Amino acid sequence: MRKLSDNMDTEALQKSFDEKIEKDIKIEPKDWMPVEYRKTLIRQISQHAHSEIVGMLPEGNWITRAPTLRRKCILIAKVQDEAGHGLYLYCAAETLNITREEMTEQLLSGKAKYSSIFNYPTLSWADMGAIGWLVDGAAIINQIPLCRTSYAPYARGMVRICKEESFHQRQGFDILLTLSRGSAEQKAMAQDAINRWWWPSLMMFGPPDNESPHTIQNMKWKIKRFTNDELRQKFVDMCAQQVEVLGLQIPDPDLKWNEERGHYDFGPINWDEFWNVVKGNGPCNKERMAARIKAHEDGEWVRAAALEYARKEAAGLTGKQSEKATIKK
Ligand code: BYC
Repeated sequence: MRKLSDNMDTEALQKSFDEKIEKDIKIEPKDWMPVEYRKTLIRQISQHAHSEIVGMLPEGNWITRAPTLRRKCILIAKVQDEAGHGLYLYCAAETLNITREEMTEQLLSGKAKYSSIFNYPTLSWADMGAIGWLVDGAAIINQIPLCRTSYAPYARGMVRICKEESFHQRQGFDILLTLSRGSAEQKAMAQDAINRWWWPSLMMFGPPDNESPHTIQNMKWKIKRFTNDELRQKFVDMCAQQVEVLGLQIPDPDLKWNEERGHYDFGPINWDEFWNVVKGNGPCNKERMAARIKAHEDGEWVRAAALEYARKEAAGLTGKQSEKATIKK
């Protein structure tokens, strides 16, 4: 009897959830949601958070070697922004009933994925330009629709993240523009960076739609608003025009405007390379994980000190309490 009424409750809850999705009403943390919806959101949001945190490494590599003080300040601010994005996203994922510790453990044990793009090396200063223009550009195209994703805390977090990403993209474009107007050597350096980052940036959007296991369901749940291939095409169309301002080239002989489709055609993507990187065999996977594990271990004393401070504060042993009492008097 009890089981029957439980089933009926679930049916009613599912119906109400489906209606909210249909009417574009956002799902809040305390609302009922299907187990699989919760699971896929935890996977996507935590993967997104890990990508922001691991994404600090390739750029952090150039902070000490930025060519001017101004460029150094901008790069430091950008890398700090990525840390902030990671934190908003971890908080959004925590509302789905997973702890920060569990997510960290999943990243460090290799169970959780992070974006393939951050497993490529940053070989020259021009790579800071290419990352800003292409990687942050791809991130914006992917993330603007996420401001309308169906899960409210993720959507709210994405609004601020997208504003900051727009600045990141502009600064990357500015680096490339400066180099492209510089000496022949600087221009060649900018072109070389675009050559290396172009194809991996296209892979950021995920596998082609016909090989993407999550797209159909995630579109139904309105977690995703566009498919991987639709967003990839938007990105190609945007870059094909912007590269002309730079006076540089996209390394794809098949890139061509297609009047009939109203889009640029582009050449085949090396999906074997993509899966190889996702599976842990990219040029920098091991280096990136080693850096995250070391940072986590080195941070042990900070976590221990923060916990001890919180314990003392709760017990009224930190002086903060007496400070408050003095102010009151
Ligand atoms: N790399 O069915 P699919 C940034 C996985 S941070 C690695 O299409 P979905 C920035 C996928 O997780 C940028 N793995 O999945 C930071 C799935 O895994 P499972 C990060 C990938 O979720 C610092 C499997 O492949 N952005 O911009 O429908 C500095 C099948 O894929 C990738 C986000 O995370 C990849 N590229 O769609 C500068 C955005 N692609 O099931 C910049 C949020 C796919 O085997 N995420 N996989 O575990 C999304 O929008 C979607 O999750 C994706 C994939 C479009 C990425």
